[in-house]
Amino acid sequence: MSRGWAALAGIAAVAVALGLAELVAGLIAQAPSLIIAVGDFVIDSVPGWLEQWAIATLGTADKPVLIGGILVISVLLGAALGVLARRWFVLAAGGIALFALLGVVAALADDRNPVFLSVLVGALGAAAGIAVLYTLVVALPSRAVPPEPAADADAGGTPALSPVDRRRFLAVTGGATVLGVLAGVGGYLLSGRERLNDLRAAIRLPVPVKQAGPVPEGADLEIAGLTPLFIPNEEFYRIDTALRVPVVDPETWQLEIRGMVDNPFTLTYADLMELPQIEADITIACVSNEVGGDLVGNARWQGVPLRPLLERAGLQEGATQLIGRSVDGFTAGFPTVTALDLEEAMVAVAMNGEPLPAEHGFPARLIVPGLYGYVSATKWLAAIELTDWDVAGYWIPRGWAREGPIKTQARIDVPGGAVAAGRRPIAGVAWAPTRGIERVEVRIDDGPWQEAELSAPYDVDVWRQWVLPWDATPGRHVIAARATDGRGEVQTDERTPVAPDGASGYPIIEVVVS
Ligand SMILES: Nc1nc2c(c(=O)[nH]1)N[C@H]1C(S)=C(S)[C@@H](COP(=O)(O)O)O[C@H]1N2
Ligand SMILES: [Mo]
Repeated sequence: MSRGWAALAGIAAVAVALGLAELVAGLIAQAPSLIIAVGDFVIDSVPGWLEQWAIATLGTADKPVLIGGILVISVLLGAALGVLARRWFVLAAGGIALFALLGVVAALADDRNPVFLSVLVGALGAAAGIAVLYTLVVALPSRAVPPEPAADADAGGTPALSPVDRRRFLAVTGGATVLGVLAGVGGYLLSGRERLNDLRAAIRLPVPVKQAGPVPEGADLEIAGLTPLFIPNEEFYRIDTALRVPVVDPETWQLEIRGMVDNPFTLTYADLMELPQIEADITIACVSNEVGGDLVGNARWQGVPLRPLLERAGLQEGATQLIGRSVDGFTAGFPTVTALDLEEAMVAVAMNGEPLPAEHGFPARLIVPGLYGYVSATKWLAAIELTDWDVAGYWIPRGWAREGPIKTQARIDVPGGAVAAGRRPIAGVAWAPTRGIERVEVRIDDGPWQEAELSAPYDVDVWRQWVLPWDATPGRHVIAARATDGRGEVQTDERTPVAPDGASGYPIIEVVVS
């Protein structure tokens, strides 16, 4: 058998191994996906700068790229093992077993994965892969009588394929690969998401004791291309380290309030739904948002305010930091006084009127006005831990600032690029949660700063839209904007990168007018 055929056989074997493993992982709720486990292992092992570089250059494509990389390496490995199998089948089989073992080891590095199920997934995958490899490289060719005993130089330990066998070989290889891919995709789709959406749909949210709004007339300027006041859940930006969205069952989920408190306690989802809840419109932002970027969004949040929970727990002297712990191990911490000072800081259970989407932290997450998500907005919340500043949240040892107040920023949304000459709006949003936006100014080319019209004042925690009519003349134009917050502080023009505490500088766009 030629190298090419053998390589194809190896790829089919790996496809079946991975596909079956994914299918089993999808069918059994607690069984880990080995691909995801390896990916998680990579994310947890790479140095902070590399992780940052990946987020900066790839943005939200970082995860598909990582998974894609793992798959590409698996396919190459499969091809190599297929070639090896021609002469040394046992070695190649051992290679597949080792490959599966790697996945199992990665899965076991995360102590949430049960040992038995992790091993089971790996063993089934390996067995299926080895069986396919044996069938294709050993069993099928040996039924063929080699036409000439003097095989070509490239031939391995197995006979060459006759044209008939070649067809059969291709059919089996192709079929196995397709089945493997289908099983893998099916497993991924089955992985608990459906059930979770059923559970979410059945939830009745309590009526909040304090409602948000009313949103005044004119708070949304409704200009084509301008970001709306509220971002729908499906379009809301998403940033987290979770390769697969944690699927948390609200019936068994618990929230612990613990650490430096006199009365630690635990709340179930039902408890949380019985406590008085508030509603608040809050713009949240990611520290990794570049100037002009879209890792920022505004939503209506509903949940249990933090302050009464902390009062019930009884804060001890020195409990200066509040750490949110996620079911997936992520942590984020901010000053305890912030939770005491801000009435709207909450354990959120709903976003824009529906239970939190899985991607945004179902069943509960923290939302704190004015702080970047990496220090505050823990999704899939498992515990609220009161501590001091000796404890550091996930991103701090990876080179990010301990405290992360959201910087005052304006963004230009329209015009989006090339436009025709004439009168048209320059418009965008600006945000400085907890401080509010007082003014936005726009500079066209080397002209003076001109004050933009602002949307109707609504809430300091919510971004504000702005617009400046512009008589666009043909040619290339450079437009800059800057915001002033409610305390009179003008956004700085000093350009800084996103690390360690958020990008600063004016948003600048280039427009070509024809
Ligand atoms: N469990 C968990 N929560 C998390 C994160 C994470 O990686 N894991 N990322 C945080 C960051 S950096 C941001 S900006 C916000 C983003 O929230 P969103 O995805 O709902 O927009 O979630 C925060 N909460
Ligand atoms: Mo973030």
